[in-house]
Amino acid sequence: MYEALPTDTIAAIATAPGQAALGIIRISGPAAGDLLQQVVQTSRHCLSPDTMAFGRVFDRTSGALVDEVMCFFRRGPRTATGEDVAEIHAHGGPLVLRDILARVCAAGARAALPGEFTSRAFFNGRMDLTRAEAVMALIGAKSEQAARVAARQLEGAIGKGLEDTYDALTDIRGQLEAGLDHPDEDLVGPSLETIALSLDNIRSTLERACQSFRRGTLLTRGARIVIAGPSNAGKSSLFNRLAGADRAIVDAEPGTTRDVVEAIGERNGIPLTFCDTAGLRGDAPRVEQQGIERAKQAAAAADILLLVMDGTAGTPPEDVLELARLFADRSILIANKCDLPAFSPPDMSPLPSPLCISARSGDGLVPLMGRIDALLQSDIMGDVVLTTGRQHDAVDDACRHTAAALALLLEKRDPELVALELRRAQEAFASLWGRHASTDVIDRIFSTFCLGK
Ligand SMILES: Nc1nc2c(ncn2[C@@H]2O[C@H](COP(=O)(O)OP(=O)(O)OP(=O)(O)O)[C@@H](O)[C@H]2O)c(=O)[nH]1
Ligand SMILES: [Mg+2]
Repeated sequence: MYEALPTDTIAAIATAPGQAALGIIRISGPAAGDLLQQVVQTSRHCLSPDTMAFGRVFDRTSGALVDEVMCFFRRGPRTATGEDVAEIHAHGGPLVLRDILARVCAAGARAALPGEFTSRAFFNGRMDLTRAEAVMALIGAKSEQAARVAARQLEGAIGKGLEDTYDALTDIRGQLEAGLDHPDEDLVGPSLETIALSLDNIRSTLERACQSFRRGTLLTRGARIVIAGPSNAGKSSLFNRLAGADRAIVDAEPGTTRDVVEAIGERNGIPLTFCDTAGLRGDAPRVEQQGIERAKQAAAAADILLLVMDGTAGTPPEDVLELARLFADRSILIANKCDLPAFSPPDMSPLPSPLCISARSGDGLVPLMGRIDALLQSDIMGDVVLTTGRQHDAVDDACRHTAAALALLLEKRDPELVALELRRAQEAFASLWGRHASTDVIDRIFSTFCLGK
């Protein structure tokens, strides 16, 4: 974005458009204090640090009062942007705010681009990229949970969680390169086993961080909970229960549901989409086969898969068992119809035994919601939660190169190759925080920000 650090002063309305009690104009850059004094007349010296001063904005030509305001000034670098920052707190009418902003610009400021305040904070070393992304996430948070995770990222949770891992990687690379630089000297370094063990630890930490991304996205875009299983197992009955409304047709005839039916819900602040699907069975007619195909696609895209089986029908069909094995980490196995005397939950070992419920009577639904909550919650409040695709890709890259380095090391390949992989891992890692990130990546991130941020 910048070839060199900016020298101009930017200004923008920092509050949301529309009528409000207050509206804030933010100014950042070397001329911030000067522009403030030009636009606002105060009785007290408005540049005294960290105090709010009362002032008035007048029209210079007519002398008419534009607004009564409070203003604030702080000299950099200990400010949000790292530069001198001024704020004018005016009344929150859109016309007044635009008028005052125009006066600040006429006095010499440039209208800020979207995200420009935050990008200046980044370039001035006031925050890394993950924190800049957290600012946006906090502003856009749709649930209390999402806001809490964003706030933790804002205080550098990703940094604190992964900085040690980055340092460990640096140490190992240093040890390997010392050996390469001085091959004739008898350097007493750690053994190959010790290095391999450390690399394996790093790899698994990075892998866990990557896994947290799936949960991280739950907070931002919500979770898809897909109900699948054999036909006539009671999927639509359970779906209607979870949706809290009679949405899908329930009938004793197998093959009732063909399309994917969706219903929107919410749980502990996490937006949920429940999906009912066609029952899986081998002898289905052509149209129903299409529904089964869609059901399998929906199951593959699920955040949580509820595999509902008929507890009176014996061992479930093979394609249901296959789904259970394939998506074991995000599936909940359910044996339905526990209200019937013929109920006998199928033995699914080595998979976990199914949860017994009755979609008809409502028995077992509370424990089921508990299991759903547990899947939604796990990792969310863990140490590291990656919430953007960019963060995930950076950590995933670092993880792959670490694994490659480990494999080369164990094969006793040329230490130079191992060191090269470690350097790539470090570079990927560094891009997580925006260290040496390319300008187009940084531009893309900040361009998604709102004006005045
Ligand atoms: N006794 C009892 N009957 C149930 C229960 N759940 C569903 N049923 C009955 O089982 C039959 C099938 O229910 P659905 O909910 O339509 O089953 P489904 O899995 O959606 O069926 P398809 O869409 O055809 O695959 C209906 O007659 C329901 O009334 C239950 O918990 N107990
Ligand atoms: Mg159905």
